[in-house]
Amino acid sequence: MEKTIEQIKEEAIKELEYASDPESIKAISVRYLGRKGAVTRYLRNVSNLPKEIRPKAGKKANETKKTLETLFKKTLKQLEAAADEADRRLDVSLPGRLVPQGSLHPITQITHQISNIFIRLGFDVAEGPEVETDYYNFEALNIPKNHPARDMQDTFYISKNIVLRTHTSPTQPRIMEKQKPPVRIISPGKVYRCDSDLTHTPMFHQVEGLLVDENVSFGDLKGILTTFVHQMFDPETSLRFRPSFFPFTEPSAEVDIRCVICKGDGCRVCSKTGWLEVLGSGMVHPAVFENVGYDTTRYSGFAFGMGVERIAMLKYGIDDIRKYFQNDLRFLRQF
Ligand code: 2U9
Repeated sequence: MEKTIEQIKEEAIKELEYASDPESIKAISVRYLGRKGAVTRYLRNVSNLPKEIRPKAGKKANETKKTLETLFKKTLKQLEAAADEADRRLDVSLPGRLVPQGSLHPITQITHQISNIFIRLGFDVAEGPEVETDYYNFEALNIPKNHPARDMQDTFYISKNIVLRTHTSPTQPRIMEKQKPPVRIISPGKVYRCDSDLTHTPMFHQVEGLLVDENVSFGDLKGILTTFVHQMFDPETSLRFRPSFFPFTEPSAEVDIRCVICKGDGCRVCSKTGWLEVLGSGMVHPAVFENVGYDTTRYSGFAFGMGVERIAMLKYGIDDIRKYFQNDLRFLRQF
C-alpha cells in the first residue's frame, strides 16, 4: 500500500531527530525533497488520485514540502552553529599561542636614556604644548621680530600668533613664570620645522635643559654637559666647547665630541673633522630672565638643547633620519 503524505512527513521528522551532523541532514533532504525523493514522488502522483480528493491531497503535499524544507534548513543551521562552537571551544592541551611583543620606538628609548641621566643629576621633567603662541615660542626667548626662524620658510604657522613650536624652549619661560629659582628642568618633546632632507624631518624630537640659581657659572654648564656626554656615549669621550650664538643665551657654545666612529682620525660621519656636534648651550640671556620677572642681579643660569634623532644616529651609526618614521619593522626591531 502507498504511504500517505502524513506517514512520509513523520518518517522524515524522525530521521531528522537522529541526524547529528550537517552531512546527514543534506542526505535526508535529498531522500525526501530531491528529484527522486519521497515527497517529490508523492506530488508527481497526485494527478493519478481520484478526482474528489485530488485538490486536498495536492494542497497537503505542497504544505508538507514547505514544512520539511523549513525544518531541514533550521536544523542544518543549528548543527552548523554547534559545530562552529565546538571548534572554538578551548583545548588546554594545545601548545600556547605566542603574543607578539612590541617595544618602545628607538627615539622614545633614547629620550628616556637622556632624561634619566639628567633626572639622576637632580633635574625635573617638564612638558609643554606643541601648539604654541608666538610669544612663548619667540618673544619670551628674546628672538627678535626679524629673525629668520620666524619666517614662514622655517616655522609652521597655525595663524598669525599661533605656531607649531620650533623648539621645546617655550616650556621653560612657562615654568619660570610660575616657579621661583632654583629651577632645574629638562623639557623633552616633539618640535616642528619646515625642513626635509637626509638629516632633517618636519617633526623631530628635542631635549632641552635649564638650570637657574644663585652663582651659576659657565663652569657648572661644562660640568653638567661633560657628565651627560660621558654617560650617554663613553666615559673617555673628549669634548670641545665652541663659541656660538643663540638669541636666548649669552655667551653661547656648541658642544662637539670626538667622533664616536673614527675616534678622531676623520671619517664620512664626521666629514673628516674628527668631531661631531651634539649640543647647543649657553648662559641664559638676561632679557629672558627679565621677561619672566627674575632678578638678574641675583640669579644666573645655563641652558642647553639637543636633537634626539641626531644623538641616536650618532650612537647607533644611522645614516638617514627618515628611517625613524617609515615604520619598517626590519629597522625598528634592531633596537
Ligand atoms: C630658555 C633659555 C634658553 C635652550 C638652548 C640650544 C642652545 C640649542 C639646538 C640643539 C640642536 C636645537 O635640536 S636642535 O636643533 N638647541 O642649540 N638650546 S641653548 O636655551 C634656552 C631655553 C630656554 C628659557
